[in-house]
Amino acid sequence: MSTSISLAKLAEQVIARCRKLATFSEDAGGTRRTFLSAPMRDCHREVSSWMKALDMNVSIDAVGNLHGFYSAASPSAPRILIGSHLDTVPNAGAFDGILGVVLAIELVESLRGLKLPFAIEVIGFSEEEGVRFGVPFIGSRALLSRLDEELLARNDADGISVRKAIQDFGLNPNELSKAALGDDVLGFIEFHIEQGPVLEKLGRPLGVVEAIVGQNRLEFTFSGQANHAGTTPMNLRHDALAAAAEWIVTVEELAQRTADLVATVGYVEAKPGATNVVAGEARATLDIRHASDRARTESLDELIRQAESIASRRAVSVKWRTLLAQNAVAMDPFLTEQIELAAQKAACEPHRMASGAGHDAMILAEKIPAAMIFLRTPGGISHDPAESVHLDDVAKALECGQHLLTQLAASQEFLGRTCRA
Ligand code: HGY
Ligand code: MN
Ligand code: MN
Repeated sequence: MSTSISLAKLAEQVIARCRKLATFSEDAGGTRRTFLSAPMRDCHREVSSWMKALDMNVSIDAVGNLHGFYSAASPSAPRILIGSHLDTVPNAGAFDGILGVVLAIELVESLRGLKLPFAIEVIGFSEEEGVRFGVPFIGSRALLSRLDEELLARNDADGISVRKAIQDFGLNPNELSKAALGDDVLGFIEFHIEQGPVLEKLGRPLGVVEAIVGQNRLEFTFSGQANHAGTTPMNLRHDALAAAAEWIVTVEELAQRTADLVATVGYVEAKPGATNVVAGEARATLDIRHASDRARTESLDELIRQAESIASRRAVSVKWRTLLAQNAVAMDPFLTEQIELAAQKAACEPHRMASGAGHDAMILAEKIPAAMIFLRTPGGISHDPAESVHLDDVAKALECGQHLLTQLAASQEFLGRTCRA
């Protein structure tokens, strides 16, 4: 395996490759690469070339997940999955998701052709953020056969359905079942930036995730009466946007007074959306998260009650639809322990922590043991072009990954696991 000097070189390559992929974007002035968008094809081409250079067998499944297969010492050996997502939010940074795919490829490169008692399948999920269709984790859910007809029929802002987007990308939605996990998968490891301030505050390069908080994503629609902004007296208005605005303030107030709850209204749309028209309709999204499922669902119920009470007081109506209801997920204790040990061998005392961000690991954990390694996020900034990583931390993550592979390759407990996919 690689020496520390070449680990630094590999780390430089990881960062350079992440920044290269960030140039594949739907927007000229920033990084936006959504589910099965045209730049995702460029991304696949570039990542595939890196995989093929390592003699990995490259394939794309029916939902656009990119797979690179690095064979084991024996053809009948089980496999582990290592990866993350290749899609981004609008005006994204270069490392959210992508780092986990590129780092996995470099980890394979660092083996220098060494074959292990398990194969390594590097996976780049096609959709995790939920930007194009409002529903996240489409890529990883396909591995659990959780893409139902309702989801496939969802339309994007241009009226294109998930099913049509798959076809337009040149894939066959009737082959989605082939994307399902086989029964030879020992586990899933995801390297990811922390996307928050914790590791930087602690001065730790690496974290190990014990659990991923649960989250709900909903869309609320307030409907009132559009009217003339100049002639409609204030006491005769049924202003949908004013109702949504009052509710948005209650969302923030509830989250501020509820320990460890985060609640966000990230998107608002008013119709007809003209300066001189009282809004007849206002759509607002809600993203609410907590480590405790009970606290999260009780808080959500309270916000629904608040929306109904504000709407009735203002004589407007409100309806809502759920885009995601995901319980908190614990990571696999054995793999988490192994990561902690591997990080210590890389002279890093990893911080055990929960993840406030959702990740593909929380989907795969329903079927196979899953675990995550966090890298420190300078300034705690993510979902923004200022997102970054430290070169030394990437080298540490690679070194930790090497120790992890060595440990798992020597672990009868791990190799003897019956795969439950
Ligand atoms: O929003 C999230 O939790 C992550 O960035 N997908
Ligand atoms: Mn993200
Ligand atoms: Mn991510």
